[in-house]
Amino acid sequence: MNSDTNADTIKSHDVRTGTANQTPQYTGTETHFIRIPTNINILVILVFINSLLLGIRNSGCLENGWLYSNFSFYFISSLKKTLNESKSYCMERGADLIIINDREEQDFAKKVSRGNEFWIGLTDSDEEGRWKWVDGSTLTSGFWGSGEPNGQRGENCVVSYPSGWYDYPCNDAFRWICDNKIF
Ligand SMILES: [Ca+2]
Ligand SMILES: [Ca+2]
Repeated sequence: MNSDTNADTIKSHDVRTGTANQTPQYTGTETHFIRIPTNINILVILVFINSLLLGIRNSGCLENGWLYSNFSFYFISSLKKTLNESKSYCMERGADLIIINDREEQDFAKKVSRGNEFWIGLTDSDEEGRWKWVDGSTLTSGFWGSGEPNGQRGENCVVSYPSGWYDYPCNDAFRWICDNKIF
Protein backbone atom coordinates (compact mmCIF):
# COMPACT_ATOMS: atom_id res chain seq x y z
CA MET A 1 0.00 0.00 0.00
CA ASN A 2 2.78 2.29 0.94
CA SER A 3 4.64 1.37 -2.19
CA ASP A 4 1.50 2.15 -4.23
CA THR A 5 1.25 5.50 -2.52
CA ASN A 6 4.91 6.14 -3.20
CA ALA A 7 4.46 5.12 -6.79
CA ASP A 8 1.51 7.52 -7.08
CA THR A 9 3.54 10.24 -5.44
CA ILE A 10 6.46 9.65 -7.79
CA LYS A 11 4.13 9.49 -10.77
CA SER A 12 2.39 12.64 -9.65
CA HIS A 13 5.76 14.27 -9.05
CA ASP A 14 6.95 13.21 -12.49
CA VAL A 15 3.91 14.76 -14.07
CA ARG A 16 4.36 17.98 -12.15
CA THR A 17 8.06 18.02 -12.91
CA GLY A 18 7.27 17.57 -16.56
CA THR A 19 4.83 20.43 -16.43
CA ALA A 20 7.24 22.56 -14.43
CA ASN A 21 10.00 21.90 -16.96
CA GLN A 22 7.84 23.17 -19.76
CA THR A 23 7.20 26.55 -18.24
CA PRO A 24 10.79 27.87 -18.18
CA GLN A 25 11.37 26.44 -21.65
CA TYR A 26 8.42 28.41 -22.88
CA THR A 27 9.46 31.63 -21.15
CA GLY A 28 13.17 31.14 -21.70
CA THR A 29 13.38 34.29 -23.81
CA GLU A 30 11.76 36.32 -21.07
CA THR A 31 14.25 35.01 -18.50
CA HIS A 32 17.08 35.90 -20.88
CA PHE A 33 15.82 39.47 -21.17
CA ILE A 34 15.80 39.83 -17.40
CA ARG A 35 19.37 38.52 -16.97
CA ILE A 36 21.19 40.80 -19.45
CA PRO A 37 20.43 44.16 -17.82
CA THR A 38 21.11 42.66 -14.39
CA ASN A 39 24.60 41.59 -15.51
CA ILE A 40 25.27 45.03 -17.02
CA ASN A 41 24.18 46.72 -13.81
CA ILE A 42 26.50 44.51 -11.79
CA LEU A 43 29.35 45.26 -14.23
CA VAL A 44 28.79 49.03 -13.96
CA ILE A 45 28.72 48.81 -10.16
CA LEU A 46 31.94 46.75 -10.11
CA VAL A 47 33.71 49.22 -12.44
CA PHE A 48 32.51 52.10 -10.28
CA ILE A 49 33.81 50.46 -7.08
CA ASN A 50 37.09 49.56 -8.82
CA SER A 51 37.54 53.18 -9.90
CA LEU A 52 36.98 54.34 -6.35
CA LEU A 53 39.59 51.87 -5.10
CA LEU A 54 42.05 52.95 -7.83
CA GLY A 55 41.55 56.57 -6.81
CA ILE A 56 42.22 55.67 -3.20
CA ARG A 57 45.38 53.73 -4.16
CA ASN A 58 46.76 56.46 -6.45
CA SER A 59 46.29 59.42 -4.18
CA GLY A 60 46.30 57.90 -0.71
CA CYS A 61 42.67 58.81 -0.28
CA LEU A 62 39.98 60.47 -2.28
CA GLU A 63 40.47 64.15 -1.67
CA ASN A 64 37.75 66.63 -1.00
CA GLY A 65 36.69 68.40 -4.15
CA TRP A 66 36.36 65.34 -6.42
CA LEU A 67 32.92 65.14 -7.97
CA TYR A 68 31.39 62.28 -9.93
CA SER A 69 29.36 62.96 -13.07
CA ASN A 70 28.61 60.96 -16.20
CA PHE A 71 31.41 58.34 -15.87
CA SER A 72 34.06 60.89 -14.82
CA PHE A 73 35.51 62.13 -11.55
CA TYR A 74 36.30 65.87 -11.58
CA PHE A 75 38.59 67.85 -9.30
CA ILE A 76 38.00 71.60 -9.09
CA SER A 77 41.01 73.38 -7.62
CA SER A 78 40.89 76.34 -5.28
CA LEU A 79 44.61 77.17 -5.77
CA LYS A 80 46.09 78.78 -8.89
CA LYS A 81 48.97 77.19 -10.80
CA THR A 82 50.65 77.35 -14.21
CA LEU A 83 49.36 75.07 -16.93
CA ASN A 84 52.14 72.53 -16.46
CA GLU A 85 51.81 72.53 -12.68
CA SER A 86 48.05 72.05 -13.00
CA LYS A 87 48.51 69.23 -15.49
CA SER A 88 51.06 67.53 -13.21
CA TYR A 89 48.66 67.77 -10.29
CA CYS A 90 46.02 65.90 -12.30
CA MET A 91 48.40 63.29 -13.73
CA GLU A 92 49.82 62.44 -10.29
CA ARG A 93 46.27 61.45 -9.39
CA GLY A 94 45.59 59.33 -12.47
CA ALA A 95 43.64 62.11 -14.21
CA ASP A 96 44.35 64.89 -16.71
CA LEU A 97 43.09 68.40 -17.37
CA ILE A 98 39.47 68.52 -18.40
CA ILE A 99 38.51 67.85 -22.02
CA ILE A 100 35.27 69.59 -23.01
CA ASN A 101 33.59 67.90 -25.94
CA ASP A 102 30.11 69.34 -25.88
CA ARG A 103 27.81 71.99 -24.51
CA GLU A 104 26.65 69.72 -21.70
CA GLU A 105 30.18 69.31 -20.34
CA GLN A 106 30.92 73.03 -20.84
CA ASP A 107 27.83 73.92 -18.81
CA PHE A 108 28.74 71.34 -16.16
CA ALA A 109 32.29 72.77 -15.83
CA LYS A 110 30.93 76.31 -15.64
CA LYS A 111 28.52 75.27 -12.91
CA VAL A 112 31.01 73.36 -10.71
CA SER A 113 33.66 76.10 -11.05
CA ARG A 114 31.10 78.52 -9.62
CA GLY A 115 31.87 81.25 -12.11
CA ASN A 116 35.66 81.03 -11.67
CA GLU A 117 38.00 80.77 -14.64
CA PHE A 118 40.08 77.57 -14.99
CA TRP A 119 42.61 75.86 -17.27
CA ILE A 120 41.27 73.27 -19.68
CA GLY A 121 43.37 70.59 -21.40
CA LEU A 122 43.71 72.36 -24.74
CA THR A 123 46.89 73.75 -26.35
CA ASP A 124 48.42 74.84 -29.65
CA SER A 125 52.01 74.60 -28.36
CA ASP A 126 53.03 72.04 -30.99
CA GLU A 127 51.73 73.99 -33.98
CA GLU A 128 50.35 77.51 -33.84
CA GLY A 129 46.62 77.54 -34.50
CA ARG A 130 46.23 73.75 -34.36
CA TRP A 131 44.44 73.18 -31.07
CA LYS A 132 44.82 69.75 -29.51
CA TRP A 133 43.39 68.21 -26.36
CA VAL A 134 45.58 66.48 -23.77
CA ASP A 135 44.52 63.07 -25.15
CA GLY A 136 46.00 64.03 -28.56
CA SER A 137 42.64 64.60 -30.28
CA THR A 138 42.16 67.71 -32.42
CA LEU A 139 39.65 70.38 -31.42
CA THR A 140 36.67 70.26 -33.75
CA SER A 141 34.48 72.99 -32.29
CA GLY A 142 34.99 75.11 -29.22
CA PHE A 143 33.41 77.76 -27.05
CA TRP A 144 35.82 80.63 -27.76
CA GLY A 145 35.16 84.05 -26.29
CA SER A 146 34.68 87.01 -28.60
CA GLY A 147 37.83 87.65 -30.66
CA GLU A 148 39.65 84.57 -29.26
CA PRO A 149 42.02 82.93 -29.76
CA ASN A 150 44.21 85.98 -30.43
CA GLY A 151 47.55 85.37 -28.69
CA GLN A 152 49.46 83.80 -31.59
CA ARG A 153 52.73 82.24 -30.34
CA GLY A 154 52.50 84.13 -27.04
CA GLU A 155 49.35 82.34 -25.88
CA ASN A 156 49.22 78.58 -26.33
CA CYS A 157 47.06 77.46 -23.40
CA VAL A 158 43.36 77.93 -22.75
CA VAL A 159 41.35 79.29 -19.82
CA SER A 160 37.61 78.83 -19.66
CA TYR A 161 35.66 81.85 -18.39
CA PRO A 162 31.87 81.92 -18.01
CA SER A 163 31.83 83.97 -21.24
CA GLY A 164 33.93 81.45 -23.20
CA TRP A 165 37.48 80.20 -23.83
CA TYR A 166 40.52 82.50 -23.98
CA ASP A 167 44.06 81.63 -25.03
CA TYR A 168 46.63 82.71 -22.41
CA PRO A 169 50.37 82.37 -21.80
CA CYS A 170 50.89 78.89 -20.30
CA ASN A 171 52.97 80.29 -17.43
CA ASP A 172 50.13 82.40 -16.08
CA ALA A 173 48.42 80.99 -12.99
CA PHE A 174 44.79 79.92 -12.87
CA ARG A 175 42.57 77.41 -11.16
CA TRP A 176 42.15 74.14 -13.03
CA ILE A 177 39.81 71.15 -13.38
CA CYS A 178 41.05 67.55 -13.52
CA ASP A 179 39.02 64.91 -15.34
CA ASN A 180 39.38 61.20 -14.53
CA LYS A 181 37.27 59.24 -16.99
CA ILE A 182 36.14 55.77 -15.93
CA PHE A 183 35.74 54.60 -19.54
CA1 LIG B 1 48.88 80.06 -29.81
CA1 LIG C 1 43.86 85.44 -25.86
